[in-house]
Amino acid sequence: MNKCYRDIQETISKSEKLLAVLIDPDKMQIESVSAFISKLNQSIATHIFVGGSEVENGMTERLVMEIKKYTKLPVILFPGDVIQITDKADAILFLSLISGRNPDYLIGKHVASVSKLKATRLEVIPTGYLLIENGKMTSVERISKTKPIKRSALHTITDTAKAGEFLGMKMIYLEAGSGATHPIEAEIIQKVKQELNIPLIVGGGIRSKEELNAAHKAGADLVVIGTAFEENEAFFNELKK
Ligand code: 1GP
Repeated sequence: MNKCYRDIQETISKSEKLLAVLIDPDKMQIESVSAFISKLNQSIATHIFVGGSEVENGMTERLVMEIKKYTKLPVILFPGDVIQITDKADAILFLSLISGRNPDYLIGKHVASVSKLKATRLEVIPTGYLLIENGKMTSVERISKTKPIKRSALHTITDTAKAGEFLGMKMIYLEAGSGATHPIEAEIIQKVKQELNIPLIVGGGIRSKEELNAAHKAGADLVVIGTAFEENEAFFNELKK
């Protein structure tokens, strides 16, 4: 129990940084998994996140089972919806979209997922999820029907993250949105990190080693990258162990 979270905390306590590769079941062909994971295994990636905003029923489970054939890295669900829950993964980010005010994404979907979760042995990691404005409409904004927090509203961003911690959430995820044109600015990451006593995840729009390093340097404990690997698997070569 709580192994994934404990491992994350332990790594952070040694001042080491984490990288999760996000795989969207809607975009990854099952036949391509083995080659993709073989490259991933040779990279500095420490975690695999699986999830997407529009995924067909059963696809997530199939994908997780296939991934598990080729790697020992922890597979953590990053679900866009209740149907993406599968006990074939190791853990689930139990995301509450605290930047928005849509009750469904604050608590409704969570209540709806309980019977499913109780039937699994998944490690549930309560995570405060903050969508930050990125200049374009993202899937999270479209599907959740919530507005992101403006980049300039630094105080609102830090207070929202801290409120998540006060509510007992175990991690905070700053999200620019999948395929964002710009990653979250270093200043935002720094300010949020200064406020928090829990791990900080940052994702959205990170496409180069420089941007990955910049997010880590600014204070992200775990960076999430999806689109850059979807578009160009050769990116793994720049991130070799
Ligand atoms: C999206 O934060 C993740 O939810 C990753 O974003 O696909 O832009 O890397 P990218």
